[in-house]
Amino acid sequence: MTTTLWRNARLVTLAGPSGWGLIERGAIVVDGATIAWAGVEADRPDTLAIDADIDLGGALVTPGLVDCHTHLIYGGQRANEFEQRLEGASYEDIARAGGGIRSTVAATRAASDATLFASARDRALALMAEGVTTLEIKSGYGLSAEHEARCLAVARQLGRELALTVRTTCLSAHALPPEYAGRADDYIDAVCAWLPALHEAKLVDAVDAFCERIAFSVAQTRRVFEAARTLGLPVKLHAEQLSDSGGAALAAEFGALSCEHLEHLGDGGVRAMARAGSVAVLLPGAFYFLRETQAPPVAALRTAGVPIAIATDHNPGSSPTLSPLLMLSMACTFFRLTPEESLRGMTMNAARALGLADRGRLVAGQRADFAAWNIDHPNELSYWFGSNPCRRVVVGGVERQA
Ligand code: DI6
Ligand code: FE
Repeated sequence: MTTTLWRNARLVTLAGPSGWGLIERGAIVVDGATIAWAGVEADRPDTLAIDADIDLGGALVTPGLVDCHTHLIYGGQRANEFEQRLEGASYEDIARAGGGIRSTVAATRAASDATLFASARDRALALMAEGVTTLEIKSGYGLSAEHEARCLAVARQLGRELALTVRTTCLSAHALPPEYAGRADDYIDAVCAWLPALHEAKLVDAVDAFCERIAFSVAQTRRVFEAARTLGLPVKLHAEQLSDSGGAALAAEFGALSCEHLEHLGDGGVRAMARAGSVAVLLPGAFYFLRETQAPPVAALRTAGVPIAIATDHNPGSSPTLSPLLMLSMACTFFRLTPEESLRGMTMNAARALGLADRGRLVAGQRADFAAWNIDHPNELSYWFGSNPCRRVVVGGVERQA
């Protein structure tokens, strides 16, 4: 294994429970794919034999970004619905009229594997250009055993072919496919029945559902979660995005890794999440694009000690963004997170939302995933918007080529 010294850096370690953990004149020793040591360069223990030495030119270095909630794999796009919404239709109106998620399902089913892969690859590359080193990808636009498997396989292929970690989430309970119209319970039975085969094929790292009045009920979501539990798969949930449906409390009952969106989360849901240790994944891109006005209860989440993560929620209907950095900015402007909370939300807390304890901070023992930025202070990551100061990215100890 090669041991590399990454020197002449200003490290944003996020090592403690709060604060940036800034180390001036810092260095990182990487052994294989793991951080062996991080600290002030002058204090580097001479017991660590170094094979290679790389000068980071005084750059500010943070943990690699973790985008813990995306729907990256789909056919087509929905700019026409954006126009309809500008003319007054609501997201829910469009969904009820058979558009929305279901129109993307039709386009996804019609797309070849190669087309799905090529379009998702371009999107992943855009996220990676802004420092993303770990990416969650949900299914949910196939909505049949065959097409869900195809989409999850494309996600796996991205993980093999690109220099980042991909975690897959099965979101088959995303919307009711047309062939099950009026038979939501039968569709949930079908989802529960195909989950074991997807798991057997090693296509699923976690299970998600959309619990909402335009999607699936708490009782239906519970059945999906029971199927996941039987297979030993962790769960997460799209909860309280458009209304307070009680999804977060249900997810907490199943020890969910995370609940996501949460604009309409009430006090009971906050308490349940705190007890379960679930992460609150906030998605300012969807809030912005759907022109929501009710922000998630950030103050209550903070007081209850619920970890907060931020993600792009990239999808063609409610958050067609490929800029994780813009989400950091919006998390501050719309949701009043501090820049430090935003960065923790797209590093260590996002990793936790994926069940990954091995990344998200620059400390010994963590995976060597980090990004070097052309900025003076980490608060600038939430300050600039529409520009990209990312200069270099290291994934598992290896520098990613631009
Ligand atoms: N909530 C969302 O915001 C996305 N999925 C979900 O459950 C939207 C997906 C879409 O409109 O295509
Ligand atoms: Fe989503």
